[in-house]
Amino acid sequence: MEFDLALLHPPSFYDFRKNNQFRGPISDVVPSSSVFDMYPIGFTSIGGYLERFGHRVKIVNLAARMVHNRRFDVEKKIRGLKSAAFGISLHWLPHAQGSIEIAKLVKKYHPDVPVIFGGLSSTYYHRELMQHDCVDFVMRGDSTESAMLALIDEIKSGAVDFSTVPNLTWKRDGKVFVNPFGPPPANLDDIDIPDYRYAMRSVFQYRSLLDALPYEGWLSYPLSALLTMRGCTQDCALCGGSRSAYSFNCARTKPSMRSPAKLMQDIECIQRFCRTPIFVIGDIRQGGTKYVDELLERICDLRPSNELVFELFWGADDDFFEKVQRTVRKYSLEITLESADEDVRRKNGKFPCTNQEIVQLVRSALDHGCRKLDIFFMVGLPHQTYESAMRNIDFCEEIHRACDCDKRLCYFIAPLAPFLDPASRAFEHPEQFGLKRLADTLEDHIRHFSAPSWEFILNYETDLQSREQIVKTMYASLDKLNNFKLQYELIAPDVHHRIAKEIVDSLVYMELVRIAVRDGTPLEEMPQFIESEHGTTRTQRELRWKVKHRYPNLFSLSMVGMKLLAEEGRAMVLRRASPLHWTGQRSPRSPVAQAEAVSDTAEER
Ligand code: B12
Repeated sequence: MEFDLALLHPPSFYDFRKNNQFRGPISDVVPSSSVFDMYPIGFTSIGGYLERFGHRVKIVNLAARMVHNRRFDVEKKIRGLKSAAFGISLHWLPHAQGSIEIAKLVKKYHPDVPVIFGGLSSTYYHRELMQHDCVDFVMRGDSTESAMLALIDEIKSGAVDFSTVPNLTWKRDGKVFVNPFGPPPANLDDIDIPDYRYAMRSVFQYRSLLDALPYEGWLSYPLSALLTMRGCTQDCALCGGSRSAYSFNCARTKPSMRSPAKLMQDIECIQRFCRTPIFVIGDIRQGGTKYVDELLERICDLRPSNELVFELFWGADDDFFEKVQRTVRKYSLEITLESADEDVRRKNGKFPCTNQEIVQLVRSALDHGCRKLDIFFMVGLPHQTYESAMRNIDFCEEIHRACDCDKRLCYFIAPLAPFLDPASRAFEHPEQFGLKRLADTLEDHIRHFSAPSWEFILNYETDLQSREQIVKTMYASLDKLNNFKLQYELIAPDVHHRIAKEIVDSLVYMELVRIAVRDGTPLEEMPQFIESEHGTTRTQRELRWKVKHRYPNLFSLSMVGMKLLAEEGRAMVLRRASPLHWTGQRSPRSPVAQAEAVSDTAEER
């Protein structure tokens, strides 16, 4: 089958299957592995949007397929794909090396087909990406659906001038052009983010279940997300998705919210194909009190069967939890405190509360029916000493005891890794935040992510800790947390034993790597870490919610499949009735797309 756009998600490091890279705990608190095999949810919104206008879009999660099957032949897969254009995600900077290597393979087998990069990191490094022969376009920004439609239309019509496509960086005869940003859509309801209908339909339509899976392992525990907004109201210093980072990188002046009505449509869709919890991304209170009230009332009316997992960015009182308890049948909470040190939190602009207020918040949530409450801490923060990091676990104990050792509480610690986020205030002004940045350019990050262990992958050190110290503090914290969890019967003795062993093995192995690096040993000749593939001490199971059934019954699933196929049938009839798309003419633009189209001529750089 021939596609108009094939969206490829690369592994972080190509080819992780052949090298002894020890990525350790860098992905311990996300559902994907350290190969970062989860594609950006925006892949589905681009796919759904373009298909609305008659294009065929296929997602291929190369990273997940490689994790799933060690013998999966990436080159054969790429060679066999027929598409008018290829899109490659460099959304997360850890994909710097993998994305370029995949782009080279695409060019090897399809030298005349344009390669488009996109995502937050591509946006940041758009000019540098243009220096690579394997990259033709960078689609910048956090909202690219309508600009991608314009670009694919132009590519299919054989255009050589792309100056009218908003957000685009492109090149011609060695010259690079940076088109201005179109205004980010104030209202996101014209787009489905994520577009689950597109994702499910494409599985049937293109017979590609494995290609389209969000990450390896998703089928055994299908998590879903409800994206409440693009952008953020908060300005945490370390976050590349903060208010100032979005403004600096994507020219976004304020967040765009998705309406409560639209979010209900998403929940309705999700609950038809899975029963596992739905992550509500972004603190809903960012939309203001009216927004929260409307959203919760609608949830109350809908009575979703899935549990909803809310994030909190700042303190909350009894009134808030009463409201949530009254309206949401099943809910859980996620709180990223980063540090138990109030001063460290304040300096990094994170969770502006006293520790006493945090304890009150946790108690109030548990008193108001919260079913699970995850609390996250970090190691490697600016202004954090070894002792300060260890106090995180003391604070876990303080919270735990203040809440009568409630078993609904779960505690996690992860390193600030692998990279400081580009565009974050900390990345842009490291010296103001007690940091030393060790990598600047994309090329530097490609080199960093090609290092033999996560210690050498890190792109920073702090005023108080070197990379070696960050690593040691991390494992010491994990060890203390492990003992705390055993003491309070939060984990079983065999789990405690496994984690304790992995910590010791990791420390020994990292010392070997340190010596090998000092001696200049090449990556291929590094000693192999035997015990576990990535040496991760991940406590993924604790991140999972207990559910009776992961999927609804078969009848309901088949109904969803049939409905989506019928929908596609109708769309095909419409396409035939309006043959414009098949003759290379422009797609009719939605009102939002029209508003976004910019008339300014490309700014030549
Ligand atoms: C939700 C989220 C997640 C979810 C993943 C959701 C998903 N599958 O996309 C989870 C929790 C799993 C996650 C994990 C990680 N995340 Co995260 N995440 C976020 C968060 C909170 C929101 C992202 C968002 O709003 N996306 C919506 C928009 C921006 O993106 P989108 O719709 O997916 O894509 C649009 C555009 O970006 C663009 N686009 C994206 N890719 C492509 C590709 C092409 C070809 C094109 C044309 C366009 C394009 O077009 C899309 C449609 O308009 C942000 C913080 C924030 N407030 O922004 C961090 C953020 C994006 N994550 C970040 C990081 C570092 C990570 C991790 C690496 C952390 C870690 N060490 O484990 C992992 C990576 C996991 C993986 N890939 O396997 C950083 C990225 C910084 C950077 N530039 O590298 C951010 C900015 C902040 C942070 N530190 O959390 N994350």
